[in-house]
This record gives sequence, structure tokens and C-alpha cells, in this order.
Amino acid sequence: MKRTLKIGLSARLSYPKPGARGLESKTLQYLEQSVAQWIMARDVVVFMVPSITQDGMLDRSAVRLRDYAQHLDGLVLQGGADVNPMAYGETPIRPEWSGDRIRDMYEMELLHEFLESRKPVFGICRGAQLINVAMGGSLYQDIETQIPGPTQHVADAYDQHTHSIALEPGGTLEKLLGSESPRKVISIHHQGIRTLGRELAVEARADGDGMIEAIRGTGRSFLLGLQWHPEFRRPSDEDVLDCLPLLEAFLDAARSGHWL
Ligand SMILES: [Mn+2]
Repeated sequence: MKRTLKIGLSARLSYPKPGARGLESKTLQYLEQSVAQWIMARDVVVFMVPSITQDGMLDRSAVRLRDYAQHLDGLVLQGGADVNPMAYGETPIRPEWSGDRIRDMYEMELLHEFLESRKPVFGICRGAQLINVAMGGSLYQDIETQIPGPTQHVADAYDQHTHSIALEPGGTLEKLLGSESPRKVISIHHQGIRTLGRELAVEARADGDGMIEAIRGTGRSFLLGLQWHPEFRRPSDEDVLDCLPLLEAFLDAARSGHWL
């Protein structure tokens, strides 16, 4: 019988709201349920990995994020806040584009530990951007003002906003998804990959403006980042790309320790 895989999911962070009482006066670490449900479409158990803070009320034990990488079989970096431009050597053009530096540091460490342990990593939206920045790449702080183009990556429709992509001919995604599958994806992001990080290859680009929409690590362990949200696809969305084959490839890599 196949071993049940244990997949770690990075936390989203929400900070105390000024003047709030109760739960909103606290720092929250949480997940958005559709991403957990998407991973659980296969036989895995999902664990959210809380960040380890220095300023918690309890004394820290000796447990580090490295221990999570040892105990878990793979990591999914979920979407959310912007990456702070300081992470790629820029200052925020506008204060509201400062992102979440605390989450950046937490997820960078988590990513580093999983890569060191040669465990597979799957990044979604912000997760793809974080992988790129961790590997030395940069982002557009705001696509709409920095490279206004024909493709909409931001829209009020949020989890129903789609645009088309083109998979790199002969690339890994094309191999896994086939060249005939639908090309619409649910892609909603105001930052985007500008320069590609080290040891990364482009796997997909947006139709229209050519924005990088998927990246893959060229090293030996599984490292994949999608600028879109595979977990927002509903079963009735037949014209939207079904990325379950990518989840299966990720889980296969987690199971076998090998990747392609
Ligand atoms: Mn997009």
C-alpha cells in the first residue's frame, strides 16, 4: 500500500488591526481552504506550518523550520500578500506595495529548508514570485503602471478572472498537461516576474503581454511555481486548464524523491 504523504502548507499572516478587539487584535496564521482542499484531492494529509516567531508569549523550543522539512514530504507555498520589494533590492514605489516582509522571511527560510532537504516545493501565485525572488530574480511591483499591456492580471472578478497562457513548447508543463488542453487560467496578481532567478526556466507565459506565468527549477528536486490559482478552478470550468496532473507530479516527486 502506498504511504500517505504529508504535505506542508505555508501560512498566510494577518496582523492585529488597530482598535480591534478579540480575534482581530491578534496575529493570525491561516490558510485559504480551497488550496488545502485542492491538495487533498489526492491521498495526502495537509499540515499548515506556522511561522516560528521570536516574540511569542511562550519560550521557543529548539524546533526550527528545518524540522518541518525533515518530517514533511513536500511544501506548498500558498498565495497572498505581495513580496516586499526590498527582497529584490528595490524600495516600494508606493507604501501600499510594501507587501509582507515578515512573511517573506518566514517563507524564504521554509523554502530554503525544503530545497536543502531535496523535498519538492510547489508555489502558487505569491509562492511562484517568492521562489523567483529567493533565487535572485526580481518582480514588477505593479504590472498595471510599470508595463501596461493588453493582458489583464488584475480584476474585480478575483477568483473568476481568467486569461490565456501559452506553455513553452517542449517544456515540462506541456509534457505533463499535453499540448491540447485548455489554456485559460485563473490568474489574479498585481506583481509579476520581471527578471528570472538562477536555475529557473520559464514554463508558461500570458498571451498578449508575454508575462511569465509559470517557472520550474532546473535542479534535481521538484520546484514549480504557477502565477495562477489551480485551486480556484471549479469542476464545471471545463474551459479552464485542469492542473491536477501537476499536483500528481509534485506528489510523485514527494513519494519517490525523484523528479523527471
Ligand atoms: Mn496573469
